[in-house]
Amino acid sequence: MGIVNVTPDSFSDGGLFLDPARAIEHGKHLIEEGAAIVDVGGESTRPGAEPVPEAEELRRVMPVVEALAGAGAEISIDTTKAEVARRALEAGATIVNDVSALRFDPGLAALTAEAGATCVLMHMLGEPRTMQADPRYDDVVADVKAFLEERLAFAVARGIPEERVWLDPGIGFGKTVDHNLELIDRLDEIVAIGRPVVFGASRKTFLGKITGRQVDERLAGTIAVNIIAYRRGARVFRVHDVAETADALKVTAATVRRAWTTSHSGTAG
Ligand code: HH2
Repeated sequence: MGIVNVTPDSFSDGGLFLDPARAIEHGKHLIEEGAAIVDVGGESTRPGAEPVPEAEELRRVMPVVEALAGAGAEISIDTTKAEVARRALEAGATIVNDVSALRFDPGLAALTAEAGATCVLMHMLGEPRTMQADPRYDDVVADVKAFLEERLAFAVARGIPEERVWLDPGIGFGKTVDHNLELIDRLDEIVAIGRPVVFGASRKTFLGKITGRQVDERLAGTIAVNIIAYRRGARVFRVHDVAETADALKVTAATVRRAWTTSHSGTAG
């Protein structure tokens, strides 16, 4: 899943793709690099970000969704707003990526159900404006898992078939460095819920805190955690750098497949 942020203020690429023509060009480039999904967003969710009015969000994302739908990848709309999702789905998007996990807009669940869209439910502690203010958990993995199970049940109760729900632990959304690392190391416990797990750690702050690297220098750190997430069972990887991550994951997958074949073939391989 390649990221196209049509925003002036996203933490890593804010302002780069606010011009629709540049956003469309970037989306096509990510598809050429191997993205199966392009995630288009018009509202930054970085810590402290202010909400964007619906009309402005529509103005940002719609030309991009319209141009990229049918260009070789599925389009995911990264929004918490039902009206933005509705317009994007009409224009050819097939996935609703909601970082609020259907908590912010009461109309989003019914809309997603009716459209037959896939829905990404992500864990976040509270809301972007306040989520990084001293986040605390009893047990971060157990708490995130319980939240996602509850949100999955909510989605199903609103008519979204379980088969159309993907789950995301929300790396960086109300989490300390330690919380993020524990979630990555124990990601198999989230995978055990039984739905595909989306993993979004690309260039995030905790990688900078560990490596001392600026946001545009975090590719190696991003690849490291994506490989671990793959080994723990995640299967959708939301990243800015598609070509490099895809290569790393292809090699990881081939290694895992080989190990499986060897251990099931009855020979020493
Ligand atoms: N992270 C961001 C935005 N949307 N969606 C999912 N499912 N998972 C994530 O981890 C996730 C997400 C934040 O990253 P980015 O889009 O690069 O920045 P910003 O929110 O500042 O636009």
